[in-house]
Amino acid sequence: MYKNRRTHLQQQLNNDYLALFFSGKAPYKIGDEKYYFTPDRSFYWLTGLDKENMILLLGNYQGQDFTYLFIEPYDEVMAKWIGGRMLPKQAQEISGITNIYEINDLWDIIGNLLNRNFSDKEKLNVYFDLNKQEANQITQAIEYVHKFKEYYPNINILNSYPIMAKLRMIKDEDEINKLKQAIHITDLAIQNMMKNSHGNIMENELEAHFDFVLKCNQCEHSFPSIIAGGKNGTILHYSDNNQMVKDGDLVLCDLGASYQYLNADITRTFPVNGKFTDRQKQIYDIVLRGNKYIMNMVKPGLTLRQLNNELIKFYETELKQIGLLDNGKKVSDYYWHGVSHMLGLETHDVTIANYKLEPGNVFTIEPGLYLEEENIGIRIEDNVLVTNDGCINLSKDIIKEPEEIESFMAKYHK
Ligand SMILES: [Mn+2]
Repeated sequence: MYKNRRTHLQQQLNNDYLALFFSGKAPYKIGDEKYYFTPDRSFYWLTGLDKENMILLLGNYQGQDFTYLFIEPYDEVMAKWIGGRMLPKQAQEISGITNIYEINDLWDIIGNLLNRNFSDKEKLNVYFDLNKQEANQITQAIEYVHKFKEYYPNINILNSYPIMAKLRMIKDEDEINKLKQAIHITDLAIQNMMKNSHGNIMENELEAHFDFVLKCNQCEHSFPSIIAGGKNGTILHYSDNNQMVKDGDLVLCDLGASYQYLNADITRTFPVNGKFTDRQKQIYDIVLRGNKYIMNMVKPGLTLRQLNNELIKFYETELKQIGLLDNGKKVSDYYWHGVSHMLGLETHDVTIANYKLEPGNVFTIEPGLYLEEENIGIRIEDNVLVTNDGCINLSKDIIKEPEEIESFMAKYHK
């Protein structure tokens, strides 16, 4: 599978090139601690390897493709402290790469390749995955761009990111299956929150009921969970999760399980005591119909921006009918984010500008409405897979009809 992915990439690159991908390194945190390591997702997509400080070198010369992997040497002392690094044999089994060398050999190997093969270095293209980055962060890719320019001033530096993004946006069967599992565990974890919910519960206690199910099922978090009661639900990226959800308030839960690096991203909003008020149900109903309206509209060829514009038009009619647009109020006073983003190995997955949907894309549909004065924040987010003529809702099993939420919670009401 990983070999196939590399082949697909190599078919898209020019002849006579090198292409480098880095697994990355965990940043320093404090004292003798590092931040938790997570692999660069393009590296992972191409190799299936999730260990620090590995480099994938792909290349082509005179019609011949070649593949090298560079990893850290095995260190017996380190093995006793933190467990062994990956052995070349293990790396080969997972990635299917047979040319595996120690990372210190990288420049020797490149030197040999260039002297042996590339007679006219002027034409040599070297691809790096130059995704947008935090402005003040020097990534390994940038470091190596500088080194390459120093050692080989005449080479041509190219960005493989747009090509990788296009490939990664089309999900294969393995990715869809892992994503389904991530969504299934998210479903179970949301149910566990709803079962244990009651008026005046702390947001962090609800969060613990979610986290418990993830841990029991070998899942990580796709991103820091948002558990936002009442007015907190109107803050888009609220993640303090340390307030009481008052009896009678809604709680907005935007969260997801990550299974083998495939990320679910789900939002459900439910009444903390198990029963919607009429007003809450009225607003909830508009968001829910917006969610379905957009889902029915999905087909290849559309852009996510078009979908968002359609949602805004829908809201213009709906909000007007219930008087929310009186006194010069606009839709943007109640809804000000996008309705969708790509989903996959990253929660906000790779994409390119003005991308037109294709079969195999997975993205979110997440309309919301935020009425701060009324302590009502509602968002309903599903994850869909684009097909030839529409989409499949991968999160269809996660309850969202208000009547179903109420009857489900009534069964467990304390
Ligand atoms: Mn989302």
